[in-house]
Amino acid sequence: MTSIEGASGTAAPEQRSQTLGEIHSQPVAWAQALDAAWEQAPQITSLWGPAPRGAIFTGCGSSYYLGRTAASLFQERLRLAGSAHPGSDIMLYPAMSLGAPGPSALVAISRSGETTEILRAVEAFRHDAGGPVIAITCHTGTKLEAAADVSVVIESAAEVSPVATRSFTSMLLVAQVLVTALSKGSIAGLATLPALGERLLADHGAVARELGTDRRFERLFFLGGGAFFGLACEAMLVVKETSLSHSEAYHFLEFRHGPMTLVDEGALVVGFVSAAARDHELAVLADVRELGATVLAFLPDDAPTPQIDHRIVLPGQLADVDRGPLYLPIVQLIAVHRAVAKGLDPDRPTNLTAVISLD
Ligand code: F1P
Repeated sequence: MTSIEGASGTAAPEQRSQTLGEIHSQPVAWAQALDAAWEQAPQITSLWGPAPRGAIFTGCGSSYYLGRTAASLFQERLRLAGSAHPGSDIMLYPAMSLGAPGPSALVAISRSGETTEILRAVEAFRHDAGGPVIAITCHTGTKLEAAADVSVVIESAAEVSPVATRSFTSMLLVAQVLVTALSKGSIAGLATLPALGERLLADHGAVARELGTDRRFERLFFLGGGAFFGLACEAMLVVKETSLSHSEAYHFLEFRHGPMTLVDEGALVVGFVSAAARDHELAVLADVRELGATVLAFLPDDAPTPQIDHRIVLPGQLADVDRGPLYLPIVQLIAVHRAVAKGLDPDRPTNLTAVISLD
């Protein structure tokens, strides 16, 4: 078995995974992202203005899924219109994407800051809607930074690997700080995430290896409701990109409305269980287990649950709106283990480049 635990130097250098190191560095990146975002929060809230203003989040790939989660959190906390659109939709269908009445701000999320669709989306927003443009990105000196009114740049979260891991969770944290600042809330809960992330990675590496190397799984399904759907989509994408796997993401209860037909002994179903809807969501996991699936549940607390193959109780007593980044690191590890077990190099994903340019 090829070892990928190269951190200790036990594995030969060529086997050491850059992506694995980036996954394990997330707690440090989170602390730096929190500091950077909180420092810039007053500038952003001032730009946003005192009057009610909706938020339009946009990104591509992982960054779009991040925007979906951020839009749900924005609506829940601000009780204002929050929406998320892929950069290509705003670029190609501006009236459909930007048509909501009332003032809005655009939050453009892009790890590279150079994705053409995002740059065109900013131009369309400026032309069709008008309003402040805030960028969340991992590189400075980019076209997006030049196009935005304010940019939160978290360079320490950038990856060398093409697959987004620490950049996703760190930019999500920046979006969470933005929503918290706009709602005049406290980041005390978010501030505990770096330590909780360290505990999570220390405690659950074994189950990630076990599930990642289990060759029974031909299909992987990720379920999340509300703000957790964007996280489920990102889990789907990171597994697909890293390990060339058939993976799908659904809203939790939507899974019964058709997609569950594909569940059998070859399925791994991963549930991002929330505190708000845990009983309904656990019932779905019980149903799919009846169909033969192996179930991994990320749980908000250690209250009793129906029979589940693998329970990961997320550390801390965070509110649903704050807990988001904790759902992804173990899935990222599963993806890397699965890639190596399939003889793939997680640092060199197939048919994937770090930046998509249309020019
Ligand atoms: C990021 C992105 C990734 C995807 C792939 C292509 O674009 O779409 O989400 O996994 O690496 O690039 P951006 O965030 O840099 O705009």
